[in-house]
Amino acid sequence: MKHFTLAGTALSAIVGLTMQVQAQNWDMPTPYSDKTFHTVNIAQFAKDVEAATGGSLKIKVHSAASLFKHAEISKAVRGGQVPIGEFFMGLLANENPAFGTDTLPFLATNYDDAKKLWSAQKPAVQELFAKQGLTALFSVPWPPQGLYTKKEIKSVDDLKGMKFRSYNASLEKFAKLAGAAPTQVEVPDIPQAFSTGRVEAMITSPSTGANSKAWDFVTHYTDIQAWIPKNVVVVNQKAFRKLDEATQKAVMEAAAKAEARGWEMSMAETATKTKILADNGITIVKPSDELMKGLREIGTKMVDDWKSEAGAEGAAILKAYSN
Ligand code: PCA
Repeated sequence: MKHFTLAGTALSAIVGLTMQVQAQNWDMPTPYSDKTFHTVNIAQFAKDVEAATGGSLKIKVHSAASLFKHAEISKAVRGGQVPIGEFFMGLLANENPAFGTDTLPFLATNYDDAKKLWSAQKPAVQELFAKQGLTALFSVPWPPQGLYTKKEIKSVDDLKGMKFRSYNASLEKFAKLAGAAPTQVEVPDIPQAFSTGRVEAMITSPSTGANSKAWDFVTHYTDIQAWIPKNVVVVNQKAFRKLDEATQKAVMEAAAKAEARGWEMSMAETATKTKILADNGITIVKPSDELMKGLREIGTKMVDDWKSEAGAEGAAILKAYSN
């Protein structure tokens, strides 16, 4: 009996050793700061993976674009420079319209619809990622996007000529169609872009507004709830296949948990961060019918244009969404 136990101990020591030898460290670039709820969620994901694999896979999160610039992250995972990374999915809208479905104005403006849209969009997105040797592990939405300005906006006309901060091709088009002048600005550069006068208005979530201390440079937040865009976490398939089966399973399970948790966090953010905007003196405005009518007209045109660009693939997404 003693003999047997000793043998067992020796065996587990050897297993432990092999696991140590095989222990992997993954670097994970992400674009947003540590205090952003997406980053908080990803830090938890990394912890969950480490715990579930007994430390055989450790993911080190490099937040705030410290390892790669936001626009470089998808390419870095594609090229295998890093095995995993996070980015704003709509950044890839200029590669394929399917990636930008969730940045179309007024297509999905509440979380139930956003969830439906993600289910409808996911097969197309996974197919596109697969062609690049990637798999989407999970995707988490930002709160509904609202309008930040230095004065009250009563109609689309009031936006004419405004220097407008943009974050992807769809938002750029939206701003142009509203008669504004868009410029691409990454989140960490928002305060400076306002203080130097490069931009004077923006559309983003209450999260990004509050994290950027928008009260330092705007006075009004109009709750237009224009769309619910998402970040996505992708893994390089080759790197993933190098993991043993149990570790792959642990990653997939932690990813599913992160997606569910992230959606909950996003919903909670909407109210708490809107309150922070108000508490710091920003006037929260319910949009006028006239403004919404004008913005919706722009949205309709954008969805129509998108339909012709996205062809059969786009039609399949919209069909799945409306079912
Ligand atoms: N924040 C990010 C993307 C959408 C959002 O709410 C940004 O403003 O760039």
